[in-house]
Amino acid sequence: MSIGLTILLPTYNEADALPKVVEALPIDALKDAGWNPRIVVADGRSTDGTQERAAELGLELIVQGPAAGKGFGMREGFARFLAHDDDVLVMLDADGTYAPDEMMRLLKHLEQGSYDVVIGSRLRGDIQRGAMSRLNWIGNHILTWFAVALYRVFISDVCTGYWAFRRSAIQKMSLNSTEFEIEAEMYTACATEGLRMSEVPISYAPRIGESKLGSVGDGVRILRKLLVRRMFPRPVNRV
Ligand SMILES: Nc1nc2c(ncn2[C@@H]2O[C@H](COP(=O)(O)OP(=O)(O)OP(=O)(O)O)[C@@H](O)[C@H]2O)c(=O)[nH]1
Ligand SMILES: [Mg+2]
Repeated sequence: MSIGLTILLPTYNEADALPKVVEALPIDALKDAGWNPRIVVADGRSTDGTQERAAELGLELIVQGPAAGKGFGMREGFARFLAHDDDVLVMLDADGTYAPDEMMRLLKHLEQGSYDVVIGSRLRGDIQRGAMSRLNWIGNHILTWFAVALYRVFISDVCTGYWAFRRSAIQKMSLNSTEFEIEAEMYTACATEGLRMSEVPISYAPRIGESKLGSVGDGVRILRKLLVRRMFPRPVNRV
């Protein structure tokens, strides 16, 4: 009996990167290890042909409803996952920064350590030259320090885009993020719900195509989310 696995790829104008990420997915190794993978793209209404690429590759496609924004996209992806009966979800950015074959290590750790959530840590891993600006490196460390100080659950990279979840973890997280603060809110939700979290070091490579992150503005949104969720552990308003 194979275990149902959803691979969730968020995209916004990733026409060049998406095919390379999909090609590098370790489908055979996953099948050998007993997984039954399904690839789902959550697209924030790209205008560069990303959706056409996804269709050519035969991938399941979610076109975001309310608006663009990674938070909206991930939440629609989680809802789609819960509408199917897969057991585990892995998400990774579709910009070529994360190594798809490293999901084997996240999944092994999830299973063997009987964790609910495993993240891939860039800050304890191998950040390749040119992959992360100095400003983003400092910002990621500061945000992670704040996160752990506020929630007392160890994690070494709160803004990572590589996560593996058991179905029960996705069911328990209440989220209302709309943009790049989604990962920070996923962390706060896991901490609030008492989910067992762990991590493995991963590599981080320069992205293919243009960045959509505005360093300072998004850093402030993330910090605000960490503070607000400390006072209101579950969203009051669902957008
Ligand atoms: N669904 C969806 N995905 C998005 C949206 N904006 C960005 N993404 C995706 O989210 C992932 C992360 O976005 P990036 O622009 O790479 O941001 P980042 O990884 O924080 O910044 P970089 O260091 O520049 O790579 C990428 O796969 C994007 O394509 C959006 O509005 N909707
Ligand atoms: Mg990126």
